[in-house]
Amino acid sequence: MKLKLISFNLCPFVKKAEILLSFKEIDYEIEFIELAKPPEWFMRISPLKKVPLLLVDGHVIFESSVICEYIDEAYPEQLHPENLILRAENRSWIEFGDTCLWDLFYLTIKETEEDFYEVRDDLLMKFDQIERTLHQGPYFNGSDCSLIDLSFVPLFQYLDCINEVNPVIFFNERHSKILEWKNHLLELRVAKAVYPPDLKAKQLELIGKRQGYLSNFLKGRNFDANTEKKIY
Ligand SMILES: N[C@@H](CCC(=O)N[C@@H](CS)C(=O)NCC(=O)O)C(=O)O
Repeated sequence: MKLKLISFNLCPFVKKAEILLSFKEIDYEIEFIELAKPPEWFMRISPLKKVPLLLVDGHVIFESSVICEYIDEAYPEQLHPENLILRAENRSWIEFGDTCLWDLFYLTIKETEEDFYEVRDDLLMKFDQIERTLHQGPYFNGSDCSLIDLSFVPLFQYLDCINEVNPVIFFNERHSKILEWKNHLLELRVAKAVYPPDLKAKQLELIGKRQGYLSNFLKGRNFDANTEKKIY
């Protein structure tokens, strides 16, 4: 089977698929596109005009979670829990994690302090809910690494990146179980493999270019003001 991942280099949703492909040591091609100027062929084949896409022998799979489910089912060892209800719960929390990723994105584009803190507080309440679902680590389901763990790596990487800028968006004491889970995941070989050392600087540069409230804390860098706001 020939796999090709269509990517934008700073997209955390693409990273969900990349991490899984890398974890399962699956051969695949990757093609990067510029979301600010998407090529015509991409606009033709991408139903939602978004990355990631996974091309499988000419079939187009879209939506990062669906792509991950496909990869998990098609290539052993399967990473979702066997138990049906547990598996469904894991899927639910993966969806929930995606909404947190969107909150992180909104944090980077909100223009006023008030709007920024409204999203930040909403995100913290979502973290309260995740905190309550975590029991014994080091992984979400306990001792084994599951699809949900790999799906949360991009969220945690982006969280750490944004949290480096003031104001703080994560409180270690309030979310101590998430902290342990996050730190464990970000130390995984596969997490390090898909995040080149210069990626964080590029993410911060993009956040600076968005000219939101958060950009004020990144002043002093040489940013171009004309970046699209809707993309990662
Ligand atoms: N729900 C989608 C979200 C993907 C998404 O929003 N990708 C962004 C880049 S990170 C994108 O392609 N944006 C282009 C646009 O909105 O025009 C998924 O999980 O795959």
